[in-house]
Amino acid sequence: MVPKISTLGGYIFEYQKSVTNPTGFWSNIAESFYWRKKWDHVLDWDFRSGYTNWFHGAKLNLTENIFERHLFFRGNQPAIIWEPNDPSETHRTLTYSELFTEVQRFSNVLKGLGIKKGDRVAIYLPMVPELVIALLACARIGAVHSVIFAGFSAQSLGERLQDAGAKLLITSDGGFRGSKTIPIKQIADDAMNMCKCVSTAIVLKRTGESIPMVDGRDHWYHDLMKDAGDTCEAEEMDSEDPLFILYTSGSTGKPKGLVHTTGGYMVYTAYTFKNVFQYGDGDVYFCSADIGWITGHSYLVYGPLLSGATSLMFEGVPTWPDAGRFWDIIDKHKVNQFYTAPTAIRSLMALGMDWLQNKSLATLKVLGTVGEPINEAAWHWYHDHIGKNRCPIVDTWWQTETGGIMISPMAGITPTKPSYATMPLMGIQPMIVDQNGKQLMGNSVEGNLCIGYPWPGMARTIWGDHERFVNTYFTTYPGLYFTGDGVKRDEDGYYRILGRVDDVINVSGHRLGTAEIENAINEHPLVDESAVVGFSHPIKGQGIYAYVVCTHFSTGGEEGIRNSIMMAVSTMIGPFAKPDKIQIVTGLPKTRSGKIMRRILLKIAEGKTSEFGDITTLLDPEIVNDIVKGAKEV
Ligand code: 7RM
Repeated sequence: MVPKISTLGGYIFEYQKSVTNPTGFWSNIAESFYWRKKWDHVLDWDFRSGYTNWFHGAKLNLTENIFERHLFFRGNQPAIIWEPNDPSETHRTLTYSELFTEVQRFSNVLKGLGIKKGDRVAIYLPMVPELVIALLACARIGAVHSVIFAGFSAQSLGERLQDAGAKLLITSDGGFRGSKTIPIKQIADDAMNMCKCVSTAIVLKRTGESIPMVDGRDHWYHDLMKDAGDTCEAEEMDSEDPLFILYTSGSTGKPKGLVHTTGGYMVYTAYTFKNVFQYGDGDVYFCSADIGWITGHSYLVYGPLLSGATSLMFEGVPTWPDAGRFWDIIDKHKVNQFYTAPTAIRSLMALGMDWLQNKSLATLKVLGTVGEPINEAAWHWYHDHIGKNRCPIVDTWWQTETGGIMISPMAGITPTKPSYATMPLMGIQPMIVDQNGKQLMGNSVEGNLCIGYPWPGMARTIWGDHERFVNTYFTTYPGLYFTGDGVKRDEDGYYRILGRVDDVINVSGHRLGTAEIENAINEHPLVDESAVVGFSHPIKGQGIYAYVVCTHFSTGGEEGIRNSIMMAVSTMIGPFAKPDKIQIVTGLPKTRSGKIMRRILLKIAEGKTSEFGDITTLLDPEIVNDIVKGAKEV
């Protein structure tokens, strides 16, 4: 059994152990798992070359640690409870043994279609149980899964399929999200036509609408499953064999395919899940994240299932059919731990208390947040009205790159402070550095957040581009992993995450690169250039503000351009990346060397009309006044 800390003293003691003897600490945790062969040694690493190897030489299959390890005791316990988009449709429950059978059948389906260890399998599905089945079947046979969030456009999906070199795509006819039906297969078809690598598609029937099936390429999920065998021996994997690729946005260029490997990711997600949420036998745990993002991977699927937990997954959105939906689900399924994003809390808070009438919420024990900083007002609302003042809030800071939670309270153990992620978890060595790379020691300091020592859950590389991995994370502060976040360590040694210090913005917990949005906008034929910045948004955390230079107008005028820019972004990235504000400008504030002075644009987006600092190095300082004037009308 994975050890669970239960007191503050225990945390302090274990934390000390974990940083003075990390390999001893992690090998002890790893002993709780089932390995076909144990490691020769625990850790090899060199942050300068971005190399990390955990549990060297060990052999295992992660799914044996979900199924074979738990079946004897938990065969009849629900593994997944699935709550559909429409509350009048019946929910589904898959016990550990039922899920195991489905996973093995689907493993056989994949093998039957020629998928072998190391092949990449892309998954573009709505939030249905088959998504979990698909992930685990890949892991069972050693295929590398890459889930692409079903809100991404055909263009984005196509680029990711191509980058990963996916052979097979698992998708569905359509998807339900609130009152909308999403034409998933149509998007998938366009994406498959764009890339050269996908030769086979498996299509799940979800909405039942009629869709074209391409002969020889497309197969119905239910047809294939009918004839598949019930048992499938697990493939033996090396601890460092890739488990999945997950794309995330950075400050420059195309999204990066971060690679997570098997042994370390398994140990880290299971350990952090159990300890942060203090999951206990029989609890029902509900993570509202989509499996298209890392939170869904680590804390809806892997962490919980590796811990023998009951994990609730929800297909829909928090505001449909009404803004009480989360609370109805919590009451209906007697949820004990609930994990969501600050943006969801803020939007529900803004809709008022009526939606909490007649909701009991009595089973809740722990509340969690992730994805963006949580403001104090939202923290208190969550604490008082959802947790009824009796549930600790775990504000969990981590990233796609870190694989699992890094800085967070452990529920009921670490004293919390609103808007603070509080303390590092076991084995995590946060460091705060200034602009010059000098480490800031002691308390009451603020700077850039780095991590000084490897942890088992960290990403190992960027798919196909290790050099970019090194440059992005390990060169800014040589010898340290740089997170891209600003942080404060207060007088008590508590950590508060201040947000990104690079050109990444966080819109409703969706991570987007400003460069990515600019590229999409610049595709528009009437756009000369653009600059995108984030601005404080009361619900979304950050909104997207686009300054766009267009010198020629078409018939629609400014309004027409705005609409077609929105369309362009939707098509290139996805609807969630549409700018909240578009300001058409005659020029951007550039220095003589041609660099856009983003700090000015940031200030204007926040509503400032003066105090721009030194603008004498601008090629045309007058442009600032023009932009300020124009901003009032946006
Ligand atoms: C898990 C996830 C990562 C970025 C990260 C931060 C921000 C995440 C918190 C947070 C403040 C938090 N992965 N972030 N959690 N900021 N408090 N508790 O979200 O790769 O999609 O995003 O999200 O800026 O760097 S992610």
